[in-house]
Amino acid sequence: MSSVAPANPVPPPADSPRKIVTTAPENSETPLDAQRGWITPTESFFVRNHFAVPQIDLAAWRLRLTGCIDSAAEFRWDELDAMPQRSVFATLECAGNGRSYLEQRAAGVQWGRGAVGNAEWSGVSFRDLVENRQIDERALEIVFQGADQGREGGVEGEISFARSLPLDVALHPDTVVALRMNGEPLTPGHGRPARLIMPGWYGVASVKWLAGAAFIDRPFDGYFQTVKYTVERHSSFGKSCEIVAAMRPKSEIIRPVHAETLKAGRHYVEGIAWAGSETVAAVEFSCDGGCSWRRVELTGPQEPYCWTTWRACWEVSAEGKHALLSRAISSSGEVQPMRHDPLNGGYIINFSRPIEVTVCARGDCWPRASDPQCPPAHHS
Ligand SMILES: Nc1nc2c(c(=O)[nH]1)N[C@H]1C(S)=C(S)[C@@H](COP(=O)(O)O)O[C@H]1N2
Ligand SMILES: [Mo]
Repeated sequence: MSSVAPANPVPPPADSPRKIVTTAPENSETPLDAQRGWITPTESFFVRNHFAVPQIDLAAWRLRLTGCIDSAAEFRWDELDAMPQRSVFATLECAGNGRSYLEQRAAGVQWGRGAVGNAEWSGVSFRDLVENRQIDERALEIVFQGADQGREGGVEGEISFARSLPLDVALHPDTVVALRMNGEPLTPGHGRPARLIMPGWYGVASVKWLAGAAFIDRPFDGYFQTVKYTVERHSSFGKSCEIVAAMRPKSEIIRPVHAETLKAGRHYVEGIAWAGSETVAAVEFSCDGGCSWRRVELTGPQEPYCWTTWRACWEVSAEGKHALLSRAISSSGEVQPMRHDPLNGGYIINFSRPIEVTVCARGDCWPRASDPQCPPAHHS
């Protein structure tokens, strides 16, 4: 008998706190306006599925290593669980997060801003699984394959979800075969019984329902890194195609929310910001549509791979509509852009997007519930 309930192929429960975008398969967002603190609770954490959640019998499940290594190997869940556990905190963001805000509509799931979350992932460093094995010197990449499969437009028959990583990236100690999320065994939707976590990269690299890792001697040309999840790049050598990989710096204002009405006065503006495998060096806030910026207070842990939380005190007296913006700056100095790069198509959507709030000064406007007045800001 399996010690884990069978995976549920049906859509999310009606009482899920996630914001449902599609139901079959489930694609749902983290409710960011409800995000408190640094960690996203598992039940609120966005889900991005290409196919139905596979039903996996834990007793029969194996993680198989194949290809350019001296001998094929397989691991049961309890074997992985008995190995030294490594925990990484990492923000996962879907490369298509924010797609619905693009001026030029792009195909794919029409995400709002909530295809992002921050969690603790624990399991086994992938490289511990290959320790003491000979990797053939021809090995170039490792293909991580999920147990899910289905149809994708333009392809005949069913395909599996699979993504590759360069050898050195896959063998970094922080590349983890996660068995747990926020301290609990993975839920079916997040990849039970085991998933890869590739911290610092867009979520697509973190293959769920991990079934195999194949060492190959040539670049992998799977659907999810040739047809999908690629961006165009131009250089003096011409046009090329790049696989979506490292997350770019980005921030979001999570409170107040777009279209909210506030009373004139001082308000906390709160948000999140992340920068791939780098830490966030600073976040800036603008209340005049991006003409002037000031640094905000970072209120969360500042860890590589993870978002931090931030807040600014905004003092406003002028009635009417105000456009609020934030931008993240990574530790290497990369600044979140103001415009979407059209070469990115429907991916890597990290431009600063204004949220608009209405300020009223009269007594008849509706104040935000439990809104503490913040202390006056120090203007520079
Ligand atoms: N096997 C498998 N792994 C997958 C996917 C999938 O559809 N199948 N989706 C990927 C994408 S695009 C993202 S953004 C993340 C989302 O992880 P989550 O659903 O746990 O938030 O899983 C990735 N891993
Ligand atoms: Mo994604």
